[in-house]
Amino acid sequence: MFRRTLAAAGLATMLAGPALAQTQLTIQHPLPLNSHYGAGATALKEAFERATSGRYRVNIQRNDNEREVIESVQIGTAECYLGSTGPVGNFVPEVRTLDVPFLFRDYPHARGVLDSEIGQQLLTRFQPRGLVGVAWLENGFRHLTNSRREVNAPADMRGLKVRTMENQVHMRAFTALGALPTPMAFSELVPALQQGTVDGQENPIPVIVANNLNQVQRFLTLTGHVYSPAVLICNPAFLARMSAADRNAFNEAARAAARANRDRVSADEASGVEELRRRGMTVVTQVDNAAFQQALSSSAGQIEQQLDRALLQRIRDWR
Ligand code: EAX
Repeated sequence: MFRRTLAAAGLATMLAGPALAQTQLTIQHPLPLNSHYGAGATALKEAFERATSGRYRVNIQRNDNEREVIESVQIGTAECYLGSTGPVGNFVPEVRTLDVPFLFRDYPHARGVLDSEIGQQLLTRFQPRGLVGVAWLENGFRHLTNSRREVNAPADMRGLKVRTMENQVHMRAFTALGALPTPMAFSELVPALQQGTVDGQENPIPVIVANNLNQVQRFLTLTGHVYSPAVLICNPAFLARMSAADRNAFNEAARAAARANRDRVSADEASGVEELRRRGMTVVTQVDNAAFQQALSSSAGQIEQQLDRALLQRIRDWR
């Protein structure tokens, strides 16, 4: 054990002098390393290991079941989660406010709100649930794909079996659009599409590209129906054991992660649609957003009455 620790510490230990025990930090996220999440996790690893001269080692692991990872972080078998807020509302209900369709106008709006006091306040809601919300990252605006037909208008969604995240706000919205929402973990998505258990799904361009969803889905419609935040969540006891200086370095590394992650989302947004066309997808780019919003309006009251309406208003008014 001692020898392995020494080898793992490598050059950093040699430079630092006597061998110190290395503290392992496992961060799990649900996509290949070559993705917007991988970019964020890698930036965090590099920044934190450098700042602590190798006293910490960050292990990046893939786990496509986001709920399971959050549970692991809660009990401490994994230190951190980097993933979407899809299932987070089941742990921290206040976060559901962010899941409302067409709440955010565009990327600057979403990023601005999450970087503001509003985002900071929401992060403080994790603590009572046995989790630390460290930083907001990004998944992206979600778009609809399916294997049946070109979806040009809400009417084309009628009867479509669509996998949603395990998120009650999203499920209500898809029901209102006339689709048949089927919630499941991301880990079950590709088999469900292959076996035809569902016809479609919705995810941001960076996810569709990184996870090759073009192999199981032919049609993409740029609905941008909801912004999907991502979040870095860590185990409270793990963070509490850190020295104040290391915790500062960790928070700094989390900010570096958010920057790298958003930069990669922007890059994927710039090239992803062309890439997916090249891979054979039929892409509907001209989408009548107002028609989708109109179709959702019947369910809006029902969705919002269970959420913090004042907060929703503050987010909508944000400039
Ligand atoms: O976080 O479950 C989902 O559709 C998520 O968007 C995906 O895993 C990336």
